[in-house]
Amino acid sequence: MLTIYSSDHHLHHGVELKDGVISDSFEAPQRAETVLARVKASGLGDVISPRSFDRSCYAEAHSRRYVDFLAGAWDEWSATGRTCQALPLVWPVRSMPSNASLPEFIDGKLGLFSMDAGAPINAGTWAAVSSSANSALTGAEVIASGARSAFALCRPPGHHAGREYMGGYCYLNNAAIAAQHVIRSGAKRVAVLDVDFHHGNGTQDIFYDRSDVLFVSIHGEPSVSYPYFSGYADERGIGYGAGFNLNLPLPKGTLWSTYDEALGQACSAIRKHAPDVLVVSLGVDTFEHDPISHFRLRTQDYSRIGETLQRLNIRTLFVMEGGYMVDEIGINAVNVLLGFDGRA
Ligand code: SS9
Ligand code: ZN
Repeated sequence: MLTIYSSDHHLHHGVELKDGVISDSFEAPQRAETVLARVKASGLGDVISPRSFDRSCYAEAHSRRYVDFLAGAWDEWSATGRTCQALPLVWPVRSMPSNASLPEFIDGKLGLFSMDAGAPINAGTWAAVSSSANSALTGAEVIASGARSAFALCRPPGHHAGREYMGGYCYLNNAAIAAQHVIRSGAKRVAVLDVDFHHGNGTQDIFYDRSDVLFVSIHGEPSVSYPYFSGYADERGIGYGAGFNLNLPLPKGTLWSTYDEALGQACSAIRKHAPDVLVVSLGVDTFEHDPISHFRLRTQDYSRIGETLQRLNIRTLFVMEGGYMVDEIGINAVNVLLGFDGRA
């Protein structure tokens, strides 16, 4: 299978506020490097660069004012004389009277357009983020032109980014942008399956009222796992989208047997939807040694995920999301792809 990758991701390396101190983010450039190295070593297939796309392609899944904010945020921030990374520190929570108004000053905009302080912005962030989305869009075109599968090796990840907010290392929702591009190219129905440890709150947000895009997510129970405020089983979609959102939360410590059952349920829902294309938000932070997550999947389990998805017999675009045990994410992510290709 073809891999789409841009080295522009190196332009973004964020900081992270963790346990009261600011340090290097877990979401580091080395993540994409180890996955790329493994793609090459395994002989998965050719690696190509993404082509460029107009900003309006991102605004298919996000609001235009949010995309414009992301593109200009660093300039607005640095114009205030600050050279450190930009982080939001105030948010428009539920009962604030003007919680939807657009502030003029950058510090206010950062709060309006974010869900947490987990998506820092520096000078290279937009270049990295837009190239990451371009990889997903190029992958969507590869699939739309008839390929059985493709792998968009995106970094930064995207699944926490909603229609109008960033957070959790995510800025543009690469998987949602790709899914929407497939619909624009003429597909009637698409399914997005999110296997990252964390609930894909952003993708859910973007497609929550839509019946053409089914969203299915298997993730850590939100009562004890990030992002805490989304991902419960009773979130089923709204309006036309009612019944087209399926959350399968699982307890901390989940092993393969329980995971496999949930994956079976996810596959049944996807079969019933009968999509023209499947987009997989491929996070491998479900790994037993992941430093920030709480499932206990082992290296060999990832091939099984790939084999199971292959049996759906649907053209499939894999989009890289999380996974923070840097030494192992290459092996685990590529195991899914090799399993899919029947080469595990
Ligand atoms: C909890 C911080 C959670 C966000 C994790 C985002 C994962 C993206 N101390 N950090 S896949
Ligand atoms: Zn994650």
